[in-house]
Amino acid sequence: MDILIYSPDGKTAAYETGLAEHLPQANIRGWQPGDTAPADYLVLWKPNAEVLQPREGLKAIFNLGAGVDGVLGPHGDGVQRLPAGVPLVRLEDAGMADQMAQYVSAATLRYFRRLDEFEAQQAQRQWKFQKPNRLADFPVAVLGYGTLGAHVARALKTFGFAVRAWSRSERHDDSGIALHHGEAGFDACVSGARVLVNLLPLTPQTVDILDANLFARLAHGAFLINVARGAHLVEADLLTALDSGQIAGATLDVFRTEPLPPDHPFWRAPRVSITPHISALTLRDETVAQIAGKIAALARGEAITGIVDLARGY
Ligand code: NDP
Ligand code: OXD
Repeated sequence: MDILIYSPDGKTAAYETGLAEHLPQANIRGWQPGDTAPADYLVLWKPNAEVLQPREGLKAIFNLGAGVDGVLGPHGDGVQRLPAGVPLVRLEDAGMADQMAQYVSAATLRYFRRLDEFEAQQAQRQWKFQKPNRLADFPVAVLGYGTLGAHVARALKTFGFAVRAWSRSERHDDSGIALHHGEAGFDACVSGARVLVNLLPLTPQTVDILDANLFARLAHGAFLINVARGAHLVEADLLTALDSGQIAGATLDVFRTEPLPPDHPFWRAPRVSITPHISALTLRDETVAQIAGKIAALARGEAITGIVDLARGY
């Protein structure tokens, strides 16, 4: 079997080695410009049009991430670039869910325990008591209750937060999380929330969802944690909401333009915390093991999970 690996920076060697350990019988190559040769499987991240040209024998395309917006584009039109009838498969967890739970829990607890305020006091050498927040006043809303969102919501629940979550389709479980779905359930999920966590995929339905209209429904002085995609956020609306105090602070891991340009106003916004898209890294060993396992299953004629529904866009 032939496996072709593509990365925009051309650094594919570690994935070639990793996959070869799991699939010693496979011919594995990194993509070079002009490579239109047949391949059974494509493994890629943010592909160019050339690598997606129809290839003889192609059976599946594996995305080196959970979000497939780098393939489909924020408006879903990239679907036309995909070879017809070839499944697109995304990463499922692969070590990202624990990382995401750590990151979001740390940010939420920082706000709940007022650690950001104590940091500011320390800078002024101030020894000053701050009234503790009460869990009852700190409902947390998680947008997206999939692989990552559900894991994050459950982690937050263990600290005693009243957690609500929102999905597209109806969900039931015994987690004690208040589950809402669809347009009709949106308001109940976000109304009065003190912390808003975004873990939605970027699709035509979710682009720009973090806007003034949504911020106005949260509690006054709410906190935003965006760990999904930069294009979910209307940046000007966040800056306005920070100015008015409607949003008291934001933790942002993803941005419309990455790396965030040096002159971007977020760098200077006092209550914005920035990380460089590291909330859940793609872990090579876990990723390679998952993709190799799915390739082996397909080769045996078995069904696999994680196939993207191209009509839904995730
Ligand atoms: P999943 O596909 O497992 O979950 C997506 C969730 O969003 C599902 O609950 C889904 O609903 C819900 N959803 C999708 N569209 C809508 C909609 N229109 N209205 C309401 N709910 C909707 O994805 P993952 O949890 O694996 O990943 C989520 C995103 O996290 C990725 O797409 C990626 O953008 C981002 N990410 C960011 C990383 C980082 O480092 N910053 C790392 C990894 C991922 P339903 O349950 O009904 O299908
Ligand atoms: C992903 C990411 O989608 O790393 O996996 O952002």
